[in-house]
Amino acid sequence: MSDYRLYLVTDDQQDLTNLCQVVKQAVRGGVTMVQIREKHGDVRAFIQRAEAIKQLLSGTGVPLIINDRVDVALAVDADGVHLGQSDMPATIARQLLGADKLLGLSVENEQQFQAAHQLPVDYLGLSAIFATPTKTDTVKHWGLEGLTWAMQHTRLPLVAIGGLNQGNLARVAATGVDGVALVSAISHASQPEQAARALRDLIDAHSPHKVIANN
Ligand code: TZP
Ligand code: MG
Repeated sequence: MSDYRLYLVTDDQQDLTNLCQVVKQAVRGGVTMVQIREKHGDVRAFIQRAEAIKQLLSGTGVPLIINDRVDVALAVDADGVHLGQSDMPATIARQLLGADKLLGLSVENEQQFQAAHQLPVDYLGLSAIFATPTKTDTVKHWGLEGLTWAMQHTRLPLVAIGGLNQGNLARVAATGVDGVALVSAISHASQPEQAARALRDLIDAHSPHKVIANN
């Protein structure tokens, strides 16, 4: 069972030094999963950043997920891939990755949400919960109502993303969502470790799930 509770998605605007600082501190603060998201760099830079983060995460128990690119995940032997709707189809990604890697898929409307249940994915990313300056081409804002609806209509683990921060996390966690994925609330915090810890405390305090393991 993967622990999706506090899922850091990295900021591709940060240079390697900053990126490593943020990830190191975020792990100390209690993030349970890290996804490297690169939208502007070339594939060589992506691999370099992924290798650096993999080294940082080694021995922490925090899985490394690669955004979009199955080839990068295979190149660095990451723990999984997170796909968007225009990335490699999930069925092909699963064939290439094998059964043991984690595979996540973003769903941006109800039709994609329904269709995802026929696919070999391990979890769904519900995108976007709220409007966010981090990603401006979002299709829909599910809001708390949409999130609650999605929770009622899936057995797959669900990770909420988009505009989540200390101000709304208690209400998001109270829906029973399996995880919250965030970029700016951790990456742009002046103290990412403290920010991660505060977010993690909010989740653990407001989630209706029993906290089984505390790491
Ligand atoms: N997908 C949907 S919203 C988003 C992504 C990658 C960005 C989330 O960033 P933030 O800063 O946590 O709102
Ligand atoms: Mg993507």
